[in-house]
Amino acid sequence: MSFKHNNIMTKGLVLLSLFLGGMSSALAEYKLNFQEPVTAVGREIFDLHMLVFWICVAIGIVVFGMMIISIILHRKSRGAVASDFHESSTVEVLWTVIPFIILIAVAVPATSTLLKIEDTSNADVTIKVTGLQWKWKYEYENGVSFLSSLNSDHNKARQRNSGIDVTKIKNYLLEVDNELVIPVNKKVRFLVTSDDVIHSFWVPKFAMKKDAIPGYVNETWAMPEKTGTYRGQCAELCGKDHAFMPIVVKVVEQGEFDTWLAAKKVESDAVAAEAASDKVWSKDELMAKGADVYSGKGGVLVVTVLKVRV
Ligand SMILES: [Cu+2]
Repeated sequence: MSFKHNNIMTKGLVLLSLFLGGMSSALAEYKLNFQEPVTAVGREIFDLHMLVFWICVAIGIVVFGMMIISIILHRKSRGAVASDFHESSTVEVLWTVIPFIILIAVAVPATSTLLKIEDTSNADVTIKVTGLQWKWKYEYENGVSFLSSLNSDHNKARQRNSGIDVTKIKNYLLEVDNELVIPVNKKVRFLVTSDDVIHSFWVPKFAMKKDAIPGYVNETWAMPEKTGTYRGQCAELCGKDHAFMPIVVKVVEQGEFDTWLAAKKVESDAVAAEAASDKVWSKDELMAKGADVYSGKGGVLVVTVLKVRV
């Protein structure tokens, strides 16, 4: 081998090692799979996915293995002559029975999981979720109701020519002004609907996704087993700002949930009482309220008819 060749090979090896080195550090950050579920049903779905995946890998190895071996060992240049046979009962039975067994092996656990996904009975908490262009509305059983929109800083950053480096923003486009709060280890039923077009309520770590369809109320549920903040997005193309209506769910201990809900109720009642009163609003007060709504701070939603001083 000449010196020139050696030189090229060395350069190639250096480049390859740099590439692989870069890949391994990049791979440490990225995971090629679903997000790790935090619900029992989510784990079942994940396990089913892995089961089917490995079955596919095994089938792939057998089929492509046989193909490659046949191509190499039985090639024409080696003088191979194709066998000439018609009808083989053994082969026909095998290629019918084996896929049938595989299908049953997948269908049995899949059906059992599917039934669990659809079983919304005996819920501890029920929350109505309404999709709107382009935000979410959450309503609790005690009357607490609020809107959840994209965080205003993220909203500002996403604007064209904002000059903000979005790669430096944590959880970019996955942050809201008012999070949905639910208790840990409790079965939470979601009644999902829409006020305008079709949206989809999706929280990957709960393995939960349900279409929000105007005029229909769909049901789904989740029982997260770990406290924490979980993020999702609208999963149905619903108009120009479809990408800007994230979902953030805070899972907290029951005590913390009760305190939060009670505080939210007081806040909600105060706003409702203010709206129902005969108070006459000045322009400045209305401007201040409007600014809150515009910036996304108007958390508690009450449909109001305010009296305006002319
Ligand atoms: Cu949507």
